[in-house]
This record gives sequence, structure tokens and C-alpha cells, in this order.
Amino acid sequence: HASLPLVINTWPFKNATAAAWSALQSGGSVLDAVEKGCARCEVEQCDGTVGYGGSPDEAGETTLDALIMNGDTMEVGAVANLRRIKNAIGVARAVMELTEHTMLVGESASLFAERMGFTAEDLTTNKSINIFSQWLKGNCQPNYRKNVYPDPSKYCGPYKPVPVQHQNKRATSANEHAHDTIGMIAIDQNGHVAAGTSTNGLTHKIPGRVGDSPIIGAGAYADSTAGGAAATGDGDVMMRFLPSYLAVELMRAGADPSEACKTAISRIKRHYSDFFGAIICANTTGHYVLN
Ligand code: SD4
Repeated sequence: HASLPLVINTWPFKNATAAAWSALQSGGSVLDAVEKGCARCEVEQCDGTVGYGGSPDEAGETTLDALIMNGDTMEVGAVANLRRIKNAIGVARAVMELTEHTMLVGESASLFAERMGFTAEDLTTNKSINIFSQWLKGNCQPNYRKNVYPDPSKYCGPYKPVPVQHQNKRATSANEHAHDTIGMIAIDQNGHVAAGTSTNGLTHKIPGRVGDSPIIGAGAYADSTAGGAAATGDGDVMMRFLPSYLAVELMRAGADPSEACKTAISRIKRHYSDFFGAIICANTTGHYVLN
């Protein structure tokens, strides 16, 4: 496929794509497009895995991860483990544009957001309470290795020892049902590239866990001299390989988006053959692939 301008994203989140597209059509920048697109999913709670009310952690709280990157200037803003604020991609953009920093995390990120005028609200919903309480009842897949588990009665319903896992075998909690994320790339007529992500991460994660989505080069990457990429899937594994960075570098070296995406995934598969994940790649001529 080839055409400019271009908006693509992970998963069939059509309203998000449309929101990004209309931002571009009405004269907005590629950053506006990525922000508006991802924000749409935060409002709609796309698949329950973006925005509030999804993926409660082991303490029942929903926290958000997001990233936005300007491929012209290589500026990045990211937030991880953001609490109480629904518009994570907006806060990521505020980090990028209003500070000299790149990433803020946790409670401090939330306090920053509040100071910047974002509304603090509870991210808990009936749905997230329900997911959490089901899990407490014993449908328990703790995210620790081996038998390490500090206070199972508090966090994880009746304690069941978890079988020792081979290092390269993933826990069953990290599968396609526990995962989703919006990752988006926007490229305008003049080849300006922006990319971003927004997610509520992994259900039943250990509080404090950060996935790939807000990690620069893992969740997304953009460089207007090469292209953009964004990833979705088992972030705990994917972030070890910086697949979005790798894909963009491969495109810079001349690979087409399809080869670049494929190589980035196969690099991971070499070590984790059964990992779950995907990546989207686009170059500045408007060629793209959803892999
Ligand atoms: C994470 N990568 O936190 C996110 C979730 C995801 O498709 O993308 N799932 O690991």
C-alpha cells in the first residue's frame, strides 16, 4: 500500500483512525492526529484495554501508559503507571511540550498532570471491579516467577503455587486475551512522521509494572527521515528487543515496511517462539504494513 497522508493503527479501532484522519484534514499536525486518535480510544475504552476501567492490577487499580513521538525533532513525551488521569496520551504530549523531560512515572506523573490542568478521576469502573473480584476468587495467575509471592491472600485469592516456568515460556496471563493497545503512526503529505501509543497494560500486573507501550523504540518510534513503527502484544517480552526502533532503522537502511516489520518480529521469535505480538510499519513514501 502507498499513499500520503497516512494514518494507521493497531487493531480495528476505526473511530480512532477516523479521529486522527479528521485532525489531519482540518489542518492539524501529525502530532495532533496521533494525540486525537489515541485519545479517542481512551474515551471509548477500546477493547477495554485502552483508557480507564480496564486491566486492573493485582491491587485492583487501572493505571495507564502512553507515548508520543515527533519524528521531525525526535522529541518524545511518555507517561507510565499514570494514575487517576484518563487522557494519558494528552499527558504524554504535555511532558513533551511543556517540560525538558521525556518520561514521567506513577503518582508523580499524575501530580504533574493535575498541575497542568488534567482532571483527576477514579479510573475504576464496575467492569474493572468485576475483573478484579473474579481474579480474587481464585482465577489467579500471579505475575511472579516460580513460587515467589509475598502475600497471596491479600493480592491473589487462594494461593496456588505456580509451576516453575522455563525462562522463555510465557505465563498464561500474557496472551491475546489479556492484551491490547492502540499504537498509531501518522504521516502527512510532506513526510512528517509522528507515532504514539496508549494502553492500560496487562491485566493483573504487579503494581508498578510498565509495559512496552510507553518505552521509546519499543511501543513506538518515529523518524521523519525514515518512517514510523508501533507495536502491540506481550510488552514484557517485546520491550527487550526495541522492535519499533529496529523496524525504523531497517527502513532507514532501505528495507521496505513489510521486511522491516517481519525482521523486528522474527528477532523476538528467535528467543520467544510463542510470544504474542504484532507491529505496524510505515515509511515516508506512504508504504505501510500491518504485521
Ligand atoms: C503491554 N503492550 O502493556 C501492552 C499491551 C498490548 O496488545 O499491547 N497488548 O504489554
